[in-house]
Amino acid sequence: MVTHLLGFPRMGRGRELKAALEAYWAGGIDAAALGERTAALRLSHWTLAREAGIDLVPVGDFSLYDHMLDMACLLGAVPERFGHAGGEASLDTFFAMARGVQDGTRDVAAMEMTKWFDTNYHYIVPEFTPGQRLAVVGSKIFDEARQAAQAGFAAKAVLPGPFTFLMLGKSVSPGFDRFSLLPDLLEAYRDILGRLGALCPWIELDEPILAQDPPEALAGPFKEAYGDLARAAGPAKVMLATYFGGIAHNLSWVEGLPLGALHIDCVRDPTQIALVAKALSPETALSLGLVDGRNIWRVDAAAALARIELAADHVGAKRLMLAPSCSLLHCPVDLEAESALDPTIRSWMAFAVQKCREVRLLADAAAPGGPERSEVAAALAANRAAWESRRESGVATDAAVRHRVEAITVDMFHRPAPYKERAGLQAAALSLPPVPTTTIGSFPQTPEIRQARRRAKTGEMDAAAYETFLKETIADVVARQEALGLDVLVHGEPERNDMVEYFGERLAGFCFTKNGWVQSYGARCVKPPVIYGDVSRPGPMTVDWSTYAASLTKKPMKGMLTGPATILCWSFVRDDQPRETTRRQIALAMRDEVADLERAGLRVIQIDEPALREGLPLRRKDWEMALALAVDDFRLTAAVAKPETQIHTHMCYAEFNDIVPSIAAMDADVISIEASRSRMELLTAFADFQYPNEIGPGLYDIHSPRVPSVEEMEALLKRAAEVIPPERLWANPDCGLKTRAWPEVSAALANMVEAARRVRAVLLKR
Ligand code: THG
Ligand code: ZN
Repeated sequence: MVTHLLGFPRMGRGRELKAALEAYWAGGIDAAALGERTAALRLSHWTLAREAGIDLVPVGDFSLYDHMLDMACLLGAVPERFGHAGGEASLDTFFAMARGVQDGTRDVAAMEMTKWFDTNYHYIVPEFTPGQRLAVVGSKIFDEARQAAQAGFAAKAVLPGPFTFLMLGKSVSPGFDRFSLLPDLLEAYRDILGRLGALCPWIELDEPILAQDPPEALAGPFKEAYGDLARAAGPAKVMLATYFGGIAHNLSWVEGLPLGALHIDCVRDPTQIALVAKALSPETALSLGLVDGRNIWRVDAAAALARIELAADHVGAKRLMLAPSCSLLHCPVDLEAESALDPTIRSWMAFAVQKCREVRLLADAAAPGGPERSEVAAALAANRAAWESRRESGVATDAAVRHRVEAITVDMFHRPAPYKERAGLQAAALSLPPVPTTTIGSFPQTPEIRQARRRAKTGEMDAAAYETFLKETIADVVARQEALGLDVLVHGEPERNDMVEYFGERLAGFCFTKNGWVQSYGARCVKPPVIYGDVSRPGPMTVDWSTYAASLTKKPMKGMLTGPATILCWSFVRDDQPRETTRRQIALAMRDEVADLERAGLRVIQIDEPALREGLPLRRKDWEMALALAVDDFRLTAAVAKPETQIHTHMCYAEFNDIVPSIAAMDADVISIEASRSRMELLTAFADFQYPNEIGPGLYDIHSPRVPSVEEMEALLKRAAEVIPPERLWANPDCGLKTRAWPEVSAALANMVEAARRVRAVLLKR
């Protein structure tokens, strides 16, 4: 059984890619040095995979920013505003598309960025326009395929498939049907496949949209296109890859296609194996994704081998291939680095390198005579022992938590008064101006803050000195906000690394890696906590910092919490109980924190749920139930607050248009929401639904160092005021400011406050 990967983590064991990118952006290294460093990184990843027993290594999964952006550049889909003259986009044009540009001469907004299916990874959204010419102009994937071949690797080139690429992109001109570009796009893909076919034995086209509900009308074009594509690859075989869900509901799309292989995600949907097997044409191999590419637990080898056997009954063992369920992009690199984890819990885990070995083990164990080989038998025994240890260990269970979940009552989901009544009480308590200004919560994580945190961790700085440092930082942040004239202040979160990590560290049932980085976007990474057991809150988590900050100002101070859906979504979650059960436990823990903050005198509390949307199932038919449960958990967290306490929430980086009713059902008093990259399009959805509570549309994109002008934000606010009643409008950036530096933050917020003042003046005159 041939083993392969759909992708490997790009950053490197020591986040070498991040270092190289940041050095390049800062002018510290040139393009040639960046090229050398990244070539070395690719080589090391292929080597790691091959040494772990992977037969076909992926090429093209590596990117300097994002694989969808790579695809856009390969096809010359560079939006006009970047002033690209045609031909291959330069490195700097590539980064301009990802990050925007602002220098003395140019001020160009970055392309939109949004979440990749239900992951915490962001891709750059391709932009499509009428008459756009799509043809092969890039060379990256061909160069990388040559690099792999020269280094002696059997490689599989990996690309987003044409239908997923179009589907996930957006039409920039209103009313334009981007699928009218399909004929040109397919011709370009055939060209790509022809060229790649001469360079590698396999080419993988990813069509994860098959796990969703793609438009029925595309099924015919899809079949026709893939028939042609398979032929265009010449001597190379074409693998169609699906993941993040089953495709049994779309079997007609793939039935009988002349493919080299079809890959399916058997972790998310093991029940599809027999159905998909029956739909394959006899020459097509079935690639089983049996090792979870989205989580850090060891594979259950016995269960996986039973699935291999089932698949072999249908198509014969010779026609099977094995891989992780999806790209390992969503996993940390190597468990070997994690010396500080509890050894028992660690023995239950596998990271990317270990997952490659698991794929190999399954292939070996499924081969004739495999289990009799002593090293295979020993590895299977170790796998079994780890699972027995996990099933029998008591560390995951907390009886008190389980009782508390069972004792939840209906009234715990309802605020004591409806929004209209609460709004009056809050207005009296907070006395804010019209269109109040605020920020999302975090302020710049300066090098000084990072260094102090590091030194506090290693013990170089003692606890008292660290506390003094944090208090001084908070005092500075509060003073700066007062000087800027913001209305609702925040403490700036200097004590937090990542919001989810911060809460995880203070909750029981979580553990932490030292180096378990996963790419979030570009050079930015997160280190997701691991939830291994029942969740509870041993004590207050944020009250001291928030009350200290509140004591420094007469203005309202917002307490800052993360909601249960987001904590769940951005953690590696235990797979031995339903995710909903884990989320409910988190909601109860966060509810206690809301109560404690209120008791300590905070009158505004924000509970961020940026991940509410991205955590939804891939298929719409499953949304209603999933949303209702997630919204319930937000309400369970918030509803403990008194009517006069103002509950805020914040969401970002996803399409929210289709879930506005659920956002309303959360019943937060105020929501701040990302809207600047999509140029306020989102607000129409809120207006159409007649969203009943207050909204702060994000007025500028914090992912770019660009400082928006007063006029620009004033225009956005005015547009917002046309669709949202001005008395329910807030002004804020579209996300937290931790990734930015003070000069641009101060400049942007000063402009934002001025924009709000101007709009306010107009409103008051009316
Ligand atoms: N936390 C987690 N996931 C997230 C976000 C988050 N997903 C969506 C969104 N926010 C992504 N945004 C960011 C913004 C900044 C960083 C990461 C994700 C970031 N990371 C640091 C870096 O890569 O240098 C490292 C973080 C650290 O020092 O702990 O700046 O907020 N979970
Ligand atoms: Zn945000």
